[in-house]
Amino acid sequence: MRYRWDIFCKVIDNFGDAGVCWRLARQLVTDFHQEVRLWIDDLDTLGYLTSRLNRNLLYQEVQGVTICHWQAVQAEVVCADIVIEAFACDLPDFYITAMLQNKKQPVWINLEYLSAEPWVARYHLLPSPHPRLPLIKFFFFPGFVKGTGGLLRERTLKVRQYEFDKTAKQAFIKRSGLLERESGSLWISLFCYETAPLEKLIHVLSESPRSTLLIVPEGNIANRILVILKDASALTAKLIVHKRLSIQIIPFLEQADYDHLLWCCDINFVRGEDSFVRAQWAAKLFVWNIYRQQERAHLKKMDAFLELYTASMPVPMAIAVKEMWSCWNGRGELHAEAWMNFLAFRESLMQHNEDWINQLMAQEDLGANLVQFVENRL
Ligand code: TRH
Repeated sequence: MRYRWDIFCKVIDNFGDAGVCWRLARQLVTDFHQEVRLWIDDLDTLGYLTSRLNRNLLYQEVQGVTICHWQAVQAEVVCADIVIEAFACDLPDFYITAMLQNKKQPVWINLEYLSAEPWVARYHLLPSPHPRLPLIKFFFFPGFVKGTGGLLRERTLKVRQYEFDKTAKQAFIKRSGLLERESGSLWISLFCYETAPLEKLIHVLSESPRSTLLIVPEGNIANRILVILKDASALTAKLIVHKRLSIQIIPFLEQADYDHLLWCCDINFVRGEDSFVRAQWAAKLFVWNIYRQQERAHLKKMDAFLELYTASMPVPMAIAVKEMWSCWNGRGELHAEAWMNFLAFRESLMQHNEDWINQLMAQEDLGANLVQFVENRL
């Protein structure tokens, strides 16, 4: 059944809010043939994820999704059948009014941040009556286990990965201006927060026995690297060489192309929520830089994920993964041994990740769970 969906997204301070909402909107259109409007308050950020967006238009259609700026047409808005309030962004008043005026109450869903913490399954799909108005909101928690909303995974993912063969890989490398791959060199993508111990990572990689290419998107991390390595030999403005480490700075990629980078690399340093999930689907080694929270709450979230992810690992491998992730997230100092121990498990970690993905794919994806939930209520 084709329903009308309104997704509301407020961009906090990075790309992930827009990244998750854009990916969800595209999947609802492509996989479920739904009619989707994405209301977003920051077209600039969305414009990084898809170059087809015109950042100056308050109202446009891009890849089957109607994109409206929050300041866009408000007066005669009719609410949709389903309203997704992403990350508790608070719906604008004009829309609450439209919901109240509607004959039939829409299914109102609060899409929460992704967490592996055990309490998530207990809160998933709980109803929350509005304190003053005759409206009910449902909490929808993404997750890694049964009883949660699952993970964003579009139907074409596996096919796209299969079709990303040698020719497609070469074409991607060429169009993104990446160096030709040196035999034996390790390719690492780096996407992290400013809190990550970048200097330590650069030191460890430049002293490593393996030659490494670190691929970094333009932005504050790349700028920090240029300062850290100001005395290194910069072959071009975007290519720096320091001992065994070469660093290539590339433009921020469209969301679809970012997957291609993850699939080309041997190890992916990712952050936040959406790139964290995409690195898991990429099945390569990955290190997560979690979004820092007060009172070290982020470490609890990281440990909850590590509990699930390492549960079936041999103990030495689990220790190496936990040690590397802890050092990368400010618990302990990043040192060569942590990196070398992590790298030593590369082959078996690749196998483990295949098993991990199969475990995740055994569950319904987030889009399917959402559609299922609303169909039962409309
Ligand atoms: O940008 P983020 O740090 O966003 C974070 C998270 O959403 C987090 O949950 C939230 O609390 C915080 O913002 C406020 O990381 P994330 O989630 O990985 O989103 C990045 C998006 O950018 C993701 O969709 C991948 C995409 N991306 C590209 O499209 N091209 C690129 O070159 C890169 C590096 C990322």
